[in-house]
Amino acid sequence: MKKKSTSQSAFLNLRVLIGLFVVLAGVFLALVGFGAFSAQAQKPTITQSINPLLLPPGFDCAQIRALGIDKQENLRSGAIMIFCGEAQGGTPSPAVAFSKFVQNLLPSPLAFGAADVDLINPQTDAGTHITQSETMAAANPDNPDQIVVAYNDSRSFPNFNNISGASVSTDGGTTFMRLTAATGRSPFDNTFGDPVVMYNRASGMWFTVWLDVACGGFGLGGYKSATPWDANSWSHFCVHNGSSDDRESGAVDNNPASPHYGNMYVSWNNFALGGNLMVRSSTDNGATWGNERQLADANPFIRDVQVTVDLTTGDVYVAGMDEGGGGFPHNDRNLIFKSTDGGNTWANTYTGPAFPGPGVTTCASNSYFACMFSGPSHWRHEGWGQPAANNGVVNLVYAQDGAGSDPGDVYNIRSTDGGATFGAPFKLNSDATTRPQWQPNLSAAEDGSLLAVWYDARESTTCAKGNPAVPCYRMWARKSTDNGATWLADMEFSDVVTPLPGQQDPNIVTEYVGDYDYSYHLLNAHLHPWVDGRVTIGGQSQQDTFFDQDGGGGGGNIAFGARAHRARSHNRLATMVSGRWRHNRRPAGRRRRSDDSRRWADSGQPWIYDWHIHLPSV
Ligand SMILES: [Ca+2]
Ligand SMILES: [Ca+2]
Ligand SMILES: [Ca+2]
Repeated sequence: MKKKSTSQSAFLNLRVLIGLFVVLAGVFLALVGFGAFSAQAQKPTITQSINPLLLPPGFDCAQIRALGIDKQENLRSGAIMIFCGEAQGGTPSPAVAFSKFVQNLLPSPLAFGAADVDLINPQTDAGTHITQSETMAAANPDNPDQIVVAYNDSRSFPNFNNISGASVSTDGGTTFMRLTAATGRSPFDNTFGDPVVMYNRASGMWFTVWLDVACGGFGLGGYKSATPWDANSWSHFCVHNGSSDDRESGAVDNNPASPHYGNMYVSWNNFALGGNLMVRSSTDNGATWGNERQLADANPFIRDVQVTVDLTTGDVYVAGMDEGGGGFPHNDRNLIFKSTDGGNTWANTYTGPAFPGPGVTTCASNSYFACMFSGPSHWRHEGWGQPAANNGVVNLVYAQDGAGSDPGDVYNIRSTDGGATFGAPFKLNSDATTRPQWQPNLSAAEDGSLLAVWYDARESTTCAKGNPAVPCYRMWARKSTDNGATWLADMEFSDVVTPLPGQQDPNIVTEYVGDYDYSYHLLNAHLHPWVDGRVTIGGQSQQDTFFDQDGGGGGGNIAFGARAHRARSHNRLATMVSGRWRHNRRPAGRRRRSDDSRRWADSGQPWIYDWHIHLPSV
């Protein structure tokens, strides 16, 4: 672990302290919880009052590692690290040559999905509290017009303890509105992000879950509503009264044929217990929560990755990750925990082999995490993905280190025996570059299809944090129509290659760009949010949450695809969009023929096309 000298820490403490006083002048809320912290001062101890929800008087910065704060992902732990001089907060990136992003850089043929939708609508942000990232989607299968995406949103922080937000669509995902209550903030006061959103079909109620200071000091709670588009309709509830919870996930059983229809599940890491992996459930459609179970203790530390419910059987799966002590390089292991009785009992059904975690460097501001970019280090990521389950088949996507200098590739593993054993990892990205792919997510739809989506920098050669003139990554995707047995070719999902968004918020760890995206399904459609940097504020690329879907609503966009190949040649994929053929990758050394865009000019035989048609779901 990185050690800072006392003098260095004191200097940084003073510097950040002054900054916090300026920002937090007059904001002194009641001290709640945080009882684990006490002054045991050997090293500098904070005696001035800062926002007590962030850092109570007497907090001893020397206890950060003993309390596991360096391992936590939530934004309060990040703010504590910043305050104690153990992490750097966000800052506008150095001035860049171009202040305007060229919107039409490297446009996509819309291979998957339709037009991208910016969830930050209306866009009213300015200054530095402009971060929206880390997403989860939910939808109403009985009214497919209704989709909610929850995410972290720093617009009101730290003046108010509210770093949580959501956007709601009532037109099937064509447009979204960011929720703003009469307070001018999101409806989720006193919560610290880590988004979970669920639609409970049995009760017709929408639930968000966040790290919640009103549930034991720093527990799990949130807000629920039957009319989520009404920002003033959300009412508060608690899932777990805790003092040091982190990195929760949630899932709901929306299958009326399931023996556990309506059950809801929330998993998390409880750092008051050292980081134990825990789960609670509700058997009354979210009215009350209990049945607390421990899935893994803190040694080794198992990160809560995500929880999911089998769409057919109602079995519940929690994916965890052993991060091998963190840092870079480090090894990861995937773990699966399962309940077949609605959350009453659980078993660790699978612990996978160690593999090298993704990344390119240790994050400069917190040596526990690996970062996907260097110069400066940016985008902390340990390989976390998402499980999906349908009819006893379990798929899990994740990222691992690539060959040589390649910072990451994305993989799927598949189990056909309910998560007991998994087959060989399947690499989802087929590019031949050494560019990073990372932070994948996976949705399972009712027709047995899967859609994996991930961050992918194969179309760029370099990335520059916050610089709107340097295109960096696009969301790429890969679809399976047979529950993960086989996969179509990987293709573009988002519409442009976005710059690498910076982190301008001084209260958020500078390498933070969101830790996950939890995608979901709507009948046969796949709903996928992500963080994108194409929208500039103050001439900087910054973090906005975006949304697109495949196979569902919005109409149009029938993709007429063909696998084009020649004997002994690598397969290429072409798609027809709006009556025009587009190859997704131009074969090296070949030019587009002027008379027929379906074919690439070369001296050999013509390409052969095997037709397939993607129809929108009805
Ligand atoms: Ca790669
Ligand atoms: Ca798109
Ligand atoms: Ca933003």
